Amino acid sequence: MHKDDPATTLPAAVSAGASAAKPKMDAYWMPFTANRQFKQAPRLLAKASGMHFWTPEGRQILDGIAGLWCVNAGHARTKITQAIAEQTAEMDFAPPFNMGHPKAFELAERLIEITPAGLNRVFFTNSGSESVDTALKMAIGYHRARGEGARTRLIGRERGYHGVNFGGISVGGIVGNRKTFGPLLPGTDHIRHTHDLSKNAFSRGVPEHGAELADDLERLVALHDASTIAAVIVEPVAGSTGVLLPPKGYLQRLRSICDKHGILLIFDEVITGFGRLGSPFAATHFGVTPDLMTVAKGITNGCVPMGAVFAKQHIHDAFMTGPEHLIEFLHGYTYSAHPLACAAALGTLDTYAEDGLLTRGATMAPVFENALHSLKGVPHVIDIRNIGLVGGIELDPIPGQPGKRAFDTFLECWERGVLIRTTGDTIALSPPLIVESSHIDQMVSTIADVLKKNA
Ligand code: PXG
Ligand code: PLP
Repeated sequence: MHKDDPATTLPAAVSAGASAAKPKMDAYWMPFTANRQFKQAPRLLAKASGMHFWTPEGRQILDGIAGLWCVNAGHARTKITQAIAEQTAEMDFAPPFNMGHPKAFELAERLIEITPAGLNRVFFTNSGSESVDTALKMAIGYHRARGEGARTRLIGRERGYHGVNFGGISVGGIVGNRKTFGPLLPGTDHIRHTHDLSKNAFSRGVPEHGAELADDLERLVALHDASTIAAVIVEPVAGSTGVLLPPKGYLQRLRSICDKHGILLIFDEVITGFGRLGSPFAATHFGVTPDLMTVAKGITNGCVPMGAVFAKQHIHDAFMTGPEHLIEFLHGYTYSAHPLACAAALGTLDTYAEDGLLTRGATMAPVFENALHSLKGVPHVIDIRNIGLVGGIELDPIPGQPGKRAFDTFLECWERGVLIRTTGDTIALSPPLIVESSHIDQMVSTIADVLKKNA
């Protein structure tokens, strides 16, 4: 168990009886939440440390999803919280345009020590969604700078999640996130997703079948012509749409088709970055290096919003032409490389290094895999997927009520002190990388008990 985790002692404010009264809830319009249902029966969190949250009433909740795939080192890590406190006292803000501060440069240098070779230029954002839109703009700008201005088309994948900004939902493949918002970006298209239960159900690790689905990119090249395509963006392992793993050889094949046609390959590593698969990045894990790589979440252990785009040097250098007094890439955010985020990220990298967390997932993966696959045969479980410290448990939907079986399971696990995440009828687990086998057992046995009770 992690030393910061006061397993049996409650954090002071909670044990001292912090008010458990329900706050007034009308004004806050909650993100990705059924607002009316939530406000009738709110689920509130008040404290966090190590592997756990506590509710305002002091009930302990095991965090099975690292907050929201982001608190990779566990909650309330001293190095990180201290770094943030010291930074805010020293310098709260510094303008990022035409000015700099030392920690931004230091952080970029530290980050490229752990990224795959070649990805050595770093642009800072404040979220995964902003990282995605930044990477898409870089791809189009890169081709234009090289005199291939017709390469503007952006290709995503069905069932892909790339955040919620207009670029991200345009290349994204989740119908519900797209259908409300009109025509989106023009000039996008999508390759097929790789999820195939008929061939790959209950695979351990990456599935055997489906590498040829990468050839779907050739179909789009034949349709649009390579000279119009700027980039392809995929999640190496899709998280939000239900933990979809790349078939063996799929990413390599996608890489080689992109190379053949001069198309940039973007890996969206917002979830897979910073140790989730047992390697620093999915690119490291699969031995496939993209041209651009987006991250967020684990870059600061979730403590302060931050994202980043890593670019190969030749992409960066393509912009560095023209008069030296002119801005080369007309893009940036007020809070790019925010001092608090940089301090948090440096503290996070130190913590990951000290605890060996960027590879600890590989050590724990077999324990996690065996525990998850013990759910085979439990009522309603139709597939189990795992890689590193990500797990997906797919349930058969209640006829006519998609998503309800999984959501009901989520609610009951919460009542029993375990926080899981559901998407459609898939339960996703992505615990902090400090997780121990006892925590894994608690997560899996709680899910099993709930499913059996409701069978
Ligand atoms: N790309 C990927 C691959 C993501 O997983 C984003 C972009 C957007 O990041 P921001 O920071 O803008 O949210 C994400 C975010 C879930 C879930 O339950 C996943 C995400 C966000 C919210 C919920 O699967 N991933
Ligand atoms: N809207 C207005 C009116 C602004 O002035 C700015 C930034 O100056 C923005 C939006 C963008 O905000 P941010 O840089 O935080 O993304």
